[in-house]
Amino acid sequence: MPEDQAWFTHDRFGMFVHWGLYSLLARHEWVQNRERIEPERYERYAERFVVDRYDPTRWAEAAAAAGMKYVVLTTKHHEGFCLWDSALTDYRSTNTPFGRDAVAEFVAAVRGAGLKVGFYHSLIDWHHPDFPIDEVHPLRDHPDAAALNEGRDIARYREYLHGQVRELLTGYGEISYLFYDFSYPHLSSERFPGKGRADWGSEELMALTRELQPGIVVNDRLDIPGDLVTPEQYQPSAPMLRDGEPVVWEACQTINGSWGYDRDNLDAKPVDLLIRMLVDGVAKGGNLLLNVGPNGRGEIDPPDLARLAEIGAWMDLHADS
Ligand code: FUL
Repeated sequence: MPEDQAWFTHDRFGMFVHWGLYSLLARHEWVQNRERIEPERYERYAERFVVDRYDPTRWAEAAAAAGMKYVVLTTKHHEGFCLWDSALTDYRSTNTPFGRDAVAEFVAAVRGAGLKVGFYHSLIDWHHPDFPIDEVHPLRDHPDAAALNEGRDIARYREYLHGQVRELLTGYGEISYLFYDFSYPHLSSERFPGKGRADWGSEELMALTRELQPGIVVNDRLDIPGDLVTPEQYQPSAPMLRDGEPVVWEACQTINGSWGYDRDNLDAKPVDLLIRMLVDGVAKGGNLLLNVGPNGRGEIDPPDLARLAEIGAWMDLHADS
């Protein structure tokens, strides 16, 4: 990697944080999609975004104590709700009972803990009126889906997407990492014609990202190559290659299969497995971005905090000095 990105393959271990309105519903970050909740109904959860325990300093401390070196927050997930004071939408954290710019506080906390700041940003948006009602949209089975889809203009959405990325990359100082997220590549391109780089203006978006944040590490989910590849919820069996050459990679992994807070999920991986995943990845030249899903009040669940602390204890035990 170029010198200004060299931290990434040196540091190896980061925290992924999925947090948004879905954390209130407490049953997976895809809840709006899975339960086909119409945007008008779903957006009412913003009225309940009270968040009395948002303290990203605690998240950052937990990450640092676990030996993580960077923290990546979902600025906007597929639901479309924005965790910062965006001038381009009302669907944002500053327009809720919580009333604060969660991204600003997150950035300050992570930087304060001496860690690098990363953003996750969804290319999909189930709230934006110009985002097409495709087969993965919560309105896909709505009796008026075809009519509701009429007049949706992806070019207007693209402008919104680029405008929001500009806000995020100009308003919060140095941002070291960006995880753009598109979730459909596993679905056939026949079912989603044209869904990809042309729709998002990927080349321009990548250029904008690098212009605003020289040195930023950007993933590969814009449907064009990025700085790294991002195996999701699996450990590659060997160092990853592209055209026969080693490629920078980072496995992103959940603790329990869900990225967003999932209250009734009892499937947490044991800590020794999480540690083995880290060791396994590093031994194969990769990073691990391990996820936590804070709850609707803004807290990382105590059992997850305990897991992170155990990972930290193992890291201390095996530290060089
Ligand atoms: C996927 C998303 O659909 C998941 O919700 C999660 O954000 C994961 C990291 O990326 O593509």
